[in-house]
Amino acid sequence: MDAITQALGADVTDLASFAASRPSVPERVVEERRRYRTIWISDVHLGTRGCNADLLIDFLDHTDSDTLYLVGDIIDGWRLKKKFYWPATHNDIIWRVLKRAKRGTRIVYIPGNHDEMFRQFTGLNFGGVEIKRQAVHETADGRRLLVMHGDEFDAIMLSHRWLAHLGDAAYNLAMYLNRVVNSYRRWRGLPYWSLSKHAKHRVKKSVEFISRFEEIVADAARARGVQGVIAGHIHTAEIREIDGIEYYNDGDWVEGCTALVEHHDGRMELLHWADEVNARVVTDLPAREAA
Ligand SMILES: [Mn+2]
Repeated sequence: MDAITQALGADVTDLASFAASRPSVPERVVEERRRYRTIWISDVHLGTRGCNADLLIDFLDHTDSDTLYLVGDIIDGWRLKKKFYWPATHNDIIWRVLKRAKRGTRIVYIPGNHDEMFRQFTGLNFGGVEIKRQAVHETADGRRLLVMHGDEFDAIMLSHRWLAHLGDAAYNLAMYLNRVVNSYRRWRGLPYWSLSKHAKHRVKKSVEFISRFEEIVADAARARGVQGVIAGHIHTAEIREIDGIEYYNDGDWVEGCTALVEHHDGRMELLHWADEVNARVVTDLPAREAA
């Protein structure tokens, strides 16, 4: 908590005055914000270099909703404790969230494992932000969806846990190393040795990890007697059905930069914000002459 208080330069109990301050990146005035009934985001990891703060700021400036769920790992307390990293843009995100609360958006914050220090405040309300351990969201058409971060199942997932962190970057690095190693081996007249085969095996394990997680989370929803579940934690955005249970994962703002939204009719959609921004840039640019 100290790190966060220090970062905000304010007393956390006085968030109203923080919301009244000015962000370093001014709020963009967009003609009309896209309005949704509900927005879910998670795994923002504020306080780390991995966080794509600029894209998230852009997302927050272009959208609005009646309810916003923050589904955990919003602030990375683990990293902040090790190394203090808090650029102004990270404050800007908190500022925007509090501003939304002030404007009347209902905000529900479900802390994850990286921001578990906020779990001690479960049941409290900070500047219009309700802190909860889990929630049941009712969609416009009456479906009930359990909302949870998802680290609740880490103990069951333990055997696969480390695999969750194997991402594309690691895979690409492995592919690169594979080329380097084998050009050396070729030069020395040694037979081909497949690092990629090894790496691919791990990627397969990673896929197994994800589907195992999805199944366990869906089971939890079934046990609660609800129609579906919304989680974060594994940084893998998804909408799918698992044995009659709707499974949703809102992804992350480290790699995927995704948000889950509910339209006013209850329809759910995953927004890939980098794609949205790229499409916008292409439309905004004047047509180039063919070379
Ligand atoms: Mn997590």
